[in-house]
Amino acid sequence: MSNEYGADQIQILEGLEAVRKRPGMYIGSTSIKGLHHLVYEIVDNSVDEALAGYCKNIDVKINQDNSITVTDDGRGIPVGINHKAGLPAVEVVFTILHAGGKFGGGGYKVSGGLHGVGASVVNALSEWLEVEIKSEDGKIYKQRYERGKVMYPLKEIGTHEDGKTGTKVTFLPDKEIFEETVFDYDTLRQRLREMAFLTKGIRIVLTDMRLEEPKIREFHYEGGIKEYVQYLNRHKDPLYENIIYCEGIKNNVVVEVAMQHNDGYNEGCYSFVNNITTPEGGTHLVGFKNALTKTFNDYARSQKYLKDNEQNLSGEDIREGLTAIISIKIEEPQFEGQTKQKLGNSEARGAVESIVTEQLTYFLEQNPNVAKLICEKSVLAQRARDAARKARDLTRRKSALDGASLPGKLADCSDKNPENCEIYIVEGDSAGGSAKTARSRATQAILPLRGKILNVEKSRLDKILVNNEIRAMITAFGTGISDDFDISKLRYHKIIIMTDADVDGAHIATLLLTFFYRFMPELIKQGYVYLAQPPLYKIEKGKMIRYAYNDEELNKILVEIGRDGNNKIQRYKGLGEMDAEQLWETTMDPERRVLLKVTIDEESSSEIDVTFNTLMGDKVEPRREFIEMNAKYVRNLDI
Ligand code: TSJ
Repeated sequence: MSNEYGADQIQILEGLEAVRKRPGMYIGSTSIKGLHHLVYEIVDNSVDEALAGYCKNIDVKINQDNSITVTDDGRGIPVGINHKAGLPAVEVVFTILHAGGKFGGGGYKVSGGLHGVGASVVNALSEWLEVEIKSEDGKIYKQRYERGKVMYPLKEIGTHEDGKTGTKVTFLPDKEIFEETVFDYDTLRQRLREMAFLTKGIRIVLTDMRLEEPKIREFHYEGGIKEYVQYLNRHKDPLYENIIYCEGIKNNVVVEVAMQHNDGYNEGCYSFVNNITTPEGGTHLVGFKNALTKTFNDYARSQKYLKDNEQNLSGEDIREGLTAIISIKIEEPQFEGQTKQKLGNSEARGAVESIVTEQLTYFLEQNPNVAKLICEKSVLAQRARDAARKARDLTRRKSALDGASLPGKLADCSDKNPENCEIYIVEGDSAGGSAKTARSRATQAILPLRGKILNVEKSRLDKILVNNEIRAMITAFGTGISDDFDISKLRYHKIIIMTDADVDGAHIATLLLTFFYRFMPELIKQGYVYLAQPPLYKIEKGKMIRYAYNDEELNKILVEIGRDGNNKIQRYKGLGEMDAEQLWETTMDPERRVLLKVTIDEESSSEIDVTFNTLMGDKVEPRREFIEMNAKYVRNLDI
């Protein structure tokens, strides 16, 4: 018996040792992203307890030492002996790989957890972890682990009040494993809010104890994903008051859908499987789209919003301005595609399609005024789409005739290998002029844009396609847009936005990024888009000239060269104040410049949508938010 126990112990250690040897296999990466997944992994367990109907409150604390404490008011992880392992169930949970959720009987693990791993992985990757359980037997139990190793057998440390059961876990991520061990409050806030939206009724409280005055946020949405849709539309003007809501269970798939149109033109459909976002969609999203298209076409025909001789509305027409959350729970999700992020289960398609068709049909019958608004908007979208197609065909024919002529304002580079080539999109003709003089002609092309560019958040496609600045970019890039987009035709592998280092410049950069994000998202996803960083200050002392890109750098330089009356400091108000030589030295010379690479965090795409909307919407007040938020999807990269 004791021998067997010893053998088990060895196996356990080998299991957790494997996690420490190859952490990426279990948590995706050891970057800051992997670090935050540790928290989600633990919180998922409390969410499961809530889904089982036993837990309502989840408390997450970032402690001063960057350890994390998660506390819930569920039943408490079972402490009884698990007979297969001969250990208390809680010890099994923390020390045996893949044990999560399957012990103690009752209920299956619905919330996914990254790669389906659990508490034992978090334990293996923590310098130390402590669990405290207020058990249903009235006692409090505790155990501590260091790098996955048990420090002492589960022990009783006291008793608690009747009925106040729960689980508390505190862990410190291992600095030997993670590249970064400082938690980002906003990242946790965003994901925990999402979890709260997806699990109606649950209350999650996040506290940052690292600050002198702790920051506390509470997420609690009785309306669940209905409130999520309201939240996503919060800076937009809804087309109608209702949130359309469908729910049901079919083929063992739990389906929940909420949606509302706004008066804009963009589609924002976000799908989730077991509370995890599926940016690439899959069968559940297909089922939703099929149901929406079919139901609205049937209704529009029956009510004569579509005449017999008119074409069906396309799915895109109906989804113009639609914000929707599709959330399903399924026992064994199968993920497909290159990144294994696309749901493959065919029963999910049927379940979503039939539940949405049935309940949406009923909703339209009950709410003819809302139905009318949506049908009319869709018909307008259909007409605009026809007009846009004609405009595009015209552009295509024209370019076929005159040999795909490049825009007149473009100063192209001579090298024809896209890998070597860059295009600078420059604000204003005068800065464009300097850039043309400064550039390295072989590899750097310059496209000056005049004034503010069209806000694509506020226009339909037909209007966008006739805008001169937009057309110039499309032809210069060579890729086409939307359905025609072909990345292999891209003429430059660096698209560099160069605007003044002020608020107006940031605004223009955001307008450009919005256009790319909406119509050529692959450009950003594949890392072709950059922001140039012009300096803010020029510092002269005698013959020496230095440049500073922010206030911190300015101070550093001044300390270095000594603050005295001989220093001449110039603050650049715009690119136009630099001559060609200075522009080259500071902003364009590949040997010396700093570029910011623009990236999208796929996992928070619903938030990015709001970012753009906040930036671009015509409501003035939220606009201040944008410059700070903007920095979130722009990550620093030295080239
Ligand atoms: F991840 C974890 F294990 F570390 C963890 C689990 C962390 C935290 C903060 C909470 C939990 C957790 C687990 N909260 N609640 C539960 N519930 C159970 O484990 C449980 C309790 C009773 C029964 C039963 O059938 O009686 C079954 C389960 C799964």
